[in-house]
Amino acid sequence: MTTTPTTPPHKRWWRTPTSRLLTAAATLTATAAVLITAPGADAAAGTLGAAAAQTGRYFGTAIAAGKLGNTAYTTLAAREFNMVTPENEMKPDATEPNQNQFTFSAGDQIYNWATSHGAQVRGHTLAWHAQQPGWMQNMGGSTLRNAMINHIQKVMTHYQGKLAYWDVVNEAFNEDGSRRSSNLQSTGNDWIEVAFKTARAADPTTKLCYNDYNIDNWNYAKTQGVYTMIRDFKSRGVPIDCVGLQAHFTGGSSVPSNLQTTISSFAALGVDVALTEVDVTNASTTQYAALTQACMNVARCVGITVWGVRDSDSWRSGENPLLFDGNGNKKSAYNSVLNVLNSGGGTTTTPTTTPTGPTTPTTPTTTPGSGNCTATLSAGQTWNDRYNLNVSVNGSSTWTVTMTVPSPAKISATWNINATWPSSQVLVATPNGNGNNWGVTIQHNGNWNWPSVSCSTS
Ligand code: 9MR
Repeated sequence: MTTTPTTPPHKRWWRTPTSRLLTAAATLTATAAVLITAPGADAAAGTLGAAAAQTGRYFGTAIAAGKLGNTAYTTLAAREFNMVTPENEMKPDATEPNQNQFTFSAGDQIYNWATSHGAQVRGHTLAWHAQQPGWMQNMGGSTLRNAMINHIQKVMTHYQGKLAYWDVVNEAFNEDGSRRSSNLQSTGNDWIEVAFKTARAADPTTKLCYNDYNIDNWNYAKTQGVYTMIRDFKSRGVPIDCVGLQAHFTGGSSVPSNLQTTISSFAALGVDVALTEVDVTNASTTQYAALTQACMNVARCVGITVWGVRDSDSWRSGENPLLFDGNGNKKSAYNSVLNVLNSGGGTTTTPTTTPTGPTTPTTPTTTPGSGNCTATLSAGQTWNDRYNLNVSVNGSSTWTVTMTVPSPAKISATWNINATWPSSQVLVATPNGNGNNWGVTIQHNGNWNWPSVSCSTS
């Protein structure tokens, strides 16, 4: 499970810390010939995880604790994947088999295995109508509500600071976009937001996700139901950081042609998007390539997880839906996914030449506002086609920050704000009730100058 991407020299250059970039700027002219290497000439990464890491993404798999003694399984998984989801071991029936008696041995086994091989872990899942322990299944009302809160608090506290993402709530919608009836739903329609608020308080370091299946097609009622809920959460400041599209293209479903629209629409709400449980009937190479490309084309699509390592590990093994056959051999779908990951950043974002403008963003700005607030920018993660900026506002909790990016750069994603867009280059940000630290992803399109910001109080 390598964490050292075999990134070609000019891509590594973009990921160099700012201090070293300043030095490197002096020698830019001398190195320009190297920097203008055509994208197609890149050395390709040889594993899924390394290939995804070239664009700041991850490639993950579901792992079963019961298979960690199988060397063929662990060797393959360690080599190819840099994100791990416990397939069953962090679900409520596994972690709280008796009320208020918690068992983390199997979850910890996976966590320890993953992190000792350089992979991060996605927690799955805290509140779900299925795989509840027996004692919970017959509960209702405030007893169940309190049990859910206690479960989230205890499990998240155990893993505090350790997990990259948590699927806080799983599969809470019907196909028609309404809420699924369940014992959890019967405790009141606000059970989902209570789960997210409880989760944020229990571990503010992990990203909190809503996860579901059949929300890949933008025109589907269930997709719209989930989208509407997340939009509502963001507008009211209910803490949510990500949405997981399970992306099971098995059992009769297939990759919709509008998958990228779905991903970019969720991302535009200010949440990370991930494909979290991917499998495809008979591992169609075109469908695997299409779903990978759809993710690569959206800056805020942070990664892809397949639901198992080999076909024989799949919950639908009869459909041979994964990237390795039962003997651990790469299937042709593996190569089609790897090629798309190696192709860079998608048609809409890959620069054809290396930018010749400033090699570092301009000096961080602290802008005194018209009231008593300041907005301070600091560098976040950088990719070859885009970079993140963190924004910290001080002085007031009722601020309005106006950010203007220099053309042709564009803001492609925001997080932790309510946003309006007077024009494609101008963002007006106000608090979403979740603090004063937020951020943006900027597609530089050749212009690396940082945006200007101004802050005012209302
Ligand atoms: O792959 C999991 C399988 O081993 C379990 O028996 C099953 C029980 O519900 O859950 C499977 O994983 C599911 C995941 O947790 C949520 N989305 C659907 C997955 C496939 O059923």
